[in-house]
Amino acid sequence: MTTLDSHSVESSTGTSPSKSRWWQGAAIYQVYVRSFADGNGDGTGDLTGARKKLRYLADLGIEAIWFNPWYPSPMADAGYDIADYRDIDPVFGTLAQAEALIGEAHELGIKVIVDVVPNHCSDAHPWFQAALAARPGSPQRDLFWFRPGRGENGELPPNDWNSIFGGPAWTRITERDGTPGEWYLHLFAPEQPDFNWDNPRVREEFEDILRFWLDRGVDGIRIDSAALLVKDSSLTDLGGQPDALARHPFVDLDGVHEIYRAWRRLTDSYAGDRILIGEVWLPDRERFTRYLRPDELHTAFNFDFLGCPWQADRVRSVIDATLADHAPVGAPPTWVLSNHDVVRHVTRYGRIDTSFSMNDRRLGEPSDLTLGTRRARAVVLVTMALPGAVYIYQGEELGLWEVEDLPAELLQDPIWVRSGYTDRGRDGCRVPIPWDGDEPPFGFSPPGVATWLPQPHSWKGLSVDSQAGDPGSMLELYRKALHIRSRETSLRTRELRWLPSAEDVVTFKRGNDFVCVANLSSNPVELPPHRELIVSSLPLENGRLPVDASAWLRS
Ligand code: TEU
Repeated sequence: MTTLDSHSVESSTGTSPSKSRWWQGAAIYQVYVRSFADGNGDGTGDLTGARKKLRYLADLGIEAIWFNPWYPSPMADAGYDIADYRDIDPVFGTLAQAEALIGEAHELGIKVIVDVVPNHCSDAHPWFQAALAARPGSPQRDLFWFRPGRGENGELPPNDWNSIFGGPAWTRITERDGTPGEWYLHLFAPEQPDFNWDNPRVREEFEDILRFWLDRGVDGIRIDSAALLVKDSSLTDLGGQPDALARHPFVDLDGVHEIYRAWRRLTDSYAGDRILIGEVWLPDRERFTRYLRPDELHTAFNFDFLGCPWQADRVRSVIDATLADHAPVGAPPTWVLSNHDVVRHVTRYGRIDTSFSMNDRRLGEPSDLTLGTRRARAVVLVTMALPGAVYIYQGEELGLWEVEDLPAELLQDPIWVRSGYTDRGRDGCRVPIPWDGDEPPFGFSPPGVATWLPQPHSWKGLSVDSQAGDPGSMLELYRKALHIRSRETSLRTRELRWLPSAEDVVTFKRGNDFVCVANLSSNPVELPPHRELIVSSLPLENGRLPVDASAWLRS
């Protein structure tokens, strides 16, 4: 038995429901535009497609949409290599369409969040092109990290940093006179040169980019790779670091906070409730919550929860740690199970080891998708009953799994090439959504059109159309849970109280009478005393909660 005390967390900083702001408890749906809906029939998703599906999202019961980058880009990293931060890539549509989309979403009561990538741009960005054309030491080059190489003829990179996508973090350029020249830093692909945030022009430019989108009515900015912007300008080698966490030369440097304080002043100067959301992957939770101090970001993604295995003690402790860490800064926690960078959770939960780490996706590891789906149903009710905001990655409401057998020649993620063809990368969670029909492209594109990544035939039963109205479907479970969640005032507060339960059962109370119970044990269990069963992820078995199932109760 776990006792009440050992897992009791109550926050006195709780916001009363009446005072809560939209982002403190919102259900936010992530639209990966190229895979959401294809409006012009070319096999790639676009804004016209997304606009047609806004009604679907409103009916689902979400409160905001985060759009992955939609800007002009050579697409070396699916749009995270931006050539112009103030326009829309023609593959996706036009700026006028984006403006119309923002307006239409607002009419349906849906907030809009755009994705801004401040750590790096595309090598096609005019600033980088100008830097290539300019001389070493020029102001144009100072907007990036250009350095001479090491070795007798500068043939070695300036330091030993590696790219997050594999291979060195430096690429050597050819100078205008045709000679081998300086090297430039790219923490991701070579097509993604890192900005030099020590240069005030970079700071001014991004504040102007934020204004550009805030002026167009967006309600939030998702900040890509938010902890990486500032570099130690001595560009010291990593190799000699006694401890990878101590004074890292480009992860989580103190100077990054000043940038977000300036951004916060900027968003606060706008009418309405505009927010900053950080993509902050940091193992150190205290360092993580520094980004959420009252004068910095409003929220950040909680990746500890995403990586947590399907084990009761671990689930409880990650929830406890999350709530405890967020309480002093007053920021709402967020709960994320999947996104465009990670293996879909149906697949993760069907594996023997259900934990996840970004450093090793373990693609190809056997997964029992029936089991994974069952657990994915159970975790929905847990996630949506927690205090804070919840993110839903497109397709998780359909129970989509990771597509692990995409033909190698179609893989687009730069990780595939950069890893020397050992890591198939993230394409398997980016396959286009099945909307209707009996075969690919399942209404994503017109019949007969090849989608940018092929959908598996086995998704036939997972399309929106085939699940809609089926009370046993994942889609209807999401819809039901989202609608209950938005009405339930107990879920809008900050407190969570653990209730006594068997060791492998997770049970907590919200408000006066809302109870969530999840059975992670290997036997069906009795439900705690209750007046009403609000919803369960699976039908009860003789009144008991089945294995890998969860329920919401009125106590
Ligand atoms: O991701 C930042 C990041 O460091 C990881 O999520 C990264 O994708 C992973 O470690 C690779 O194994 C953001 C975006 O979410 C991601 O899609 C982009 O590729 C990346 O930034 C570069 O812009």
